[in-house]
This record gives sequence, C-alpha cells and structure tokens, in this order.
Amino acid sequence: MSNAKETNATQKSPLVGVIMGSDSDLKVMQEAAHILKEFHIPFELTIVSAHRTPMRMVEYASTAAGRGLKVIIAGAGGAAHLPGMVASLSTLPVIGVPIKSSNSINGWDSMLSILQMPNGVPVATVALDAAKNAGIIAAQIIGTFDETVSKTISNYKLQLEQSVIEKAKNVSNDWQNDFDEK
Ligand code: RP5
Repeated sequence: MSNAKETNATQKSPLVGVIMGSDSDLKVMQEAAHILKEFHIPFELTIVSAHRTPMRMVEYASTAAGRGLKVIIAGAGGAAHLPGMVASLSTLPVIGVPIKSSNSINGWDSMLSILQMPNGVPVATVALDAAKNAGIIAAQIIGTFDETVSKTISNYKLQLEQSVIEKAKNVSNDWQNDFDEK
C-alpha cells in the first residue's frame, strides 16, 4: 500500500511552473498546460527569456522552490539556454522542452542546447516539441507524493493501453476481411 498522501493536487497554489522563452513557443508549450489541466494539477504559465529578461529568469528560478513549485518545465528554441540556466539556479527538477522555433536551424540546435548539460546540472530533456510528455513527467513527479495524481496517471495509462488494444482489434479485423475478399 502506498504511503503517499493526498495533498497538493487539489490546492490552488501552483505545483508546476511552465515557462518558455517567447510567446512564439506557446503553440508547443500549451500541450504541457493541457495535460496538467486534464490531470487536475495546479500550474502557472509564463514567459521567461534567458537572453531578453535575464534578471527575470534569475528571480523566477531562485524563488520557484520557495513559492511551492515542485518541478519546472522550461521550453525554448534555437540557442535554448533557458532550461539549463534555470536548472543552475534552482534545486527543483527541470524538464526541458526543445522547440523547433523560427530561429532554429532544424531543431537539433534546440535539442543539443538543452540536452548537453555539464555533470552536476541536469535537465531532463524530452523529444523535440514534446511538451505533452514534459507535462506527463511533471505529473509523475507530483504523483510520487500525491496519491490522487498517482491514480490519475494509472488511469491514463490504462486508457492508453485500451486504445491500443482496440486499434489492434480493428487492424486485425480489417486485415482479415481484406484478406478473405481477395
Ligand atoms: C528563443 O528564441 C525562444 O524560446 C523562441 O523559441 C525563439 C524565438 O523567439 P521569438 O523571436 O519568436 O520571440 O529564445
């Protein structure tokens, strides 16, 4: 039996900070917000630019844990320094979302800027534009101490499994029908 307590997920104060370097990142980063909302996890979402608002980034990252956040999701594209710099300034786990932005060559620049962190300052990096997965990882982190969130994730995984089993049945039936007709 789990010892996790049913705590913060029903509270209003945000547990997850979703930040991005520009409003042009929102079309990707909103996927993290959607899944957190679906999981009933309180979050905040804002723009923090490592290059254009460096002092805001320092303020945000250095106060995040004290404000009650448990995990930060940071998305950026091109010379994507936001996730790494936030990780350097905070004790919270940081999930990085590389974005194929207008200033990105082909996405690899964003990927490598976030992925290739030095030892001691990790950023948990998801796939290119994979903000939904970043939201799911954040939820899983919250689920380690919140039983309600943990159950929500279990149900989500069950639904995923059922949808694949349903598709497998359909594919098998369709294929068998096609095969029988020939
Ligand atoms: C990065 O530069 C941002 O995270 C964004 O992905 C990219 C382009 O920003 P905009 O020029 O669209 O504001 O810092």
